[in-house]
Amino acid sequence: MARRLTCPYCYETFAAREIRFRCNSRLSRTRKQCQRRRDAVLDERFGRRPSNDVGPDFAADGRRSTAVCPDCDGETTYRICPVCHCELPVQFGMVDNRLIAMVGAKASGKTIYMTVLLHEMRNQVGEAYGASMMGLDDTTMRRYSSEYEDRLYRDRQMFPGTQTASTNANRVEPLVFRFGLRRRGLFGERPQHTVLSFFDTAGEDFSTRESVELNTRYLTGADGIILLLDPLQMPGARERALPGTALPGTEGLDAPVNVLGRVTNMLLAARGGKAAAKIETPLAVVFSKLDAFWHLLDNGSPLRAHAPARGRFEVGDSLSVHEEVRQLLKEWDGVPIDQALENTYARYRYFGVSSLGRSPTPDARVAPTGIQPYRVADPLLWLLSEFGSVPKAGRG
Ligand SMILES: Nc1nc2c(ncn2[C@@H]2O[C@H](COP(=O)(O)OP(=O)(O)OP(=O)(O)O)[C@@H](O)[C@H]2O)c(=O)[nH]1
Ligand SMILES: [Mg+2]
Ligand SMILES: [Zn+2]
Ligand SMILES: [Zn+2]
Repeated sequence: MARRLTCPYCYETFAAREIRFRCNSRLSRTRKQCQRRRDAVLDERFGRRPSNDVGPDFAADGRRSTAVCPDCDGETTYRICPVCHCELPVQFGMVDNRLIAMVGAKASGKTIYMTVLLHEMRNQVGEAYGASMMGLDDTTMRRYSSEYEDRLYRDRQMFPGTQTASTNANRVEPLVFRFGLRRRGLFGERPQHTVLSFFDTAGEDFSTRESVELNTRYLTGADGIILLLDPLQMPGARERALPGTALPGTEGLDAPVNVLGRVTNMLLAARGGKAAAKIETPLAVVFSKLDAFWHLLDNGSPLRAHAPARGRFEVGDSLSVHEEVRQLLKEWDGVPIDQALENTYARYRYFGVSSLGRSPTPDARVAPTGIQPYRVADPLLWLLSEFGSVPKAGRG
């Protein structure tokens, strides 16, 4: 059977030949031109918006990079997803395409984490690794800067709760980026690209039955999962948080161990019979808001230091963070989390991050000292190193 591809926008799978094309609606060689028109599939999935006025779509051999429009004889290079009609990245199906799902309970810090992570990847981390991170499409570029980056970095404000995909008529729009790395190989430098798709779920999406199906598709379609767990939502940790830390309310919150259980159930249910084997999808288990716990850690704790920025994923450093978090989990009554992971996941790794570096102010703004992220890129770099997209240093 041909390898199935997964759309970075809707996470539905299809074979390469099923990819459709969209006419570019320019004047063709035969002086004909297709008019732009509303695409009903885009309307339905993303709501009415001006960018849904596009050239007509048609079927052709999706394994090729171009096709000729049957209406105007114009040649087009726009390939679209047969399910959601989003334009697919250039060379989709030919280059590495990695989908990363991010999940976590309500108020665990997902939106802030994603915003800071992408900012870091585009700036400091990008520089250290000789890497670039570009929005793959106009919508991603626009949404990332106007809805996320500007709000946090320019206006210095926190986010309101993210809308759930299910109340939002199942309109989920992941942010899709192209991660590029210059790698020195035998034949000189060659660029290597990985498409990364981030899906910021709302916490509630994991606490009701209805939204489980949609999320199951996202999780099972993902090549790697970032599970964000909030220690402030663990009773054993919450009471030790640095005084003055902004605490999440306790109403309707779901303990991290339950969130992990739900994610695990979705992954297990989706694969039917093979329930005995461990889950192979690499899982980064990320504890957020660690700035609230630094005062309890030794000065030499790896969680208080920045990751070494040497342009390689340092395996030894990552393993010492992993062990340190495991120790903390014991103090936080988190042993059931550790056991659940050990019993069900073939590849998981603990991380501890602080996106802001400090609790926000009581009026929900960035602290006057600014945003000082700690170790936010480690989980993504680990996943990329597991995929072979960034080099590793050392063994573990
Ligand atoms: N101390 C500290 N607090 C943080 C940090 N990151 C997030 N928070 C707090 O957590 C709150 C929620 O963060 P969000 O990123 O909006 O959380 P979310 O997981 O997207 O929430 P939903 O969209 O409702 O599911 C913020 O308003 C902050 O008060 C951090 O690095 N340190
Ligand atoms: Mg959110
Ligand atoms: Zn045409
Ligand atoms: Zn799609």
